[in-house]
Amino acid sequence: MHPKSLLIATIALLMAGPGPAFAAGGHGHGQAHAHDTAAIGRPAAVSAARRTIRVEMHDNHFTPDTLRVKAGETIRFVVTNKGDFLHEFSLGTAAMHAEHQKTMAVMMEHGMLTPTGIDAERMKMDHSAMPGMDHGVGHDHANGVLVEPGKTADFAWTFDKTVDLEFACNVPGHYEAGMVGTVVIGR
Ligand SMILES: [Cu+2]
Repeated sequence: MHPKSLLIATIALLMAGPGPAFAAGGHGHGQAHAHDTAAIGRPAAVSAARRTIRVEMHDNHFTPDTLRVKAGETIRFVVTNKGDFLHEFSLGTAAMHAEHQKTMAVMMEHGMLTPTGIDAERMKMDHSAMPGMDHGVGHDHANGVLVEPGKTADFAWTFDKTVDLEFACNVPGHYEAGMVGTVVIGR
């Protein structure tokens, strides 16, 4: 598998956990994804972006720590990990990040993620029995990337509306340590 597609597939898996609106009831495979992230926009093809924003990951902060976009704008994010540890760049509200952190903690417990990398073999396992992990790899709705030390990854996102949006790393402990920034959505 191409390294980049692993990253995209990985983050798609990470984001597949049920959002707050779905936590109470079972939801069929594939139906909840759009709702989980629709409030903050939608994924886009990298080729559709007219502007690129570059972000560096460090242990444990982002540079820059504020990003400015416009509602309706499609941005290609190019994210480089300059640190010694695995980091994530994920777009979401504070509530979405809080939910996502639970999933990331489970992935770390199961060894799919380590402090410094992604275990590709464990990522291929059947995760259906793990809480918050009821969807498989390969969904094409990434709102972020996981980047190993020394690597660079990219993805594109279309910002639909003005919401209180953050970009964050939800690897256990990193958000609390300061790996969070603000996305200012203008008109
Ligand atoms: Cu991090």
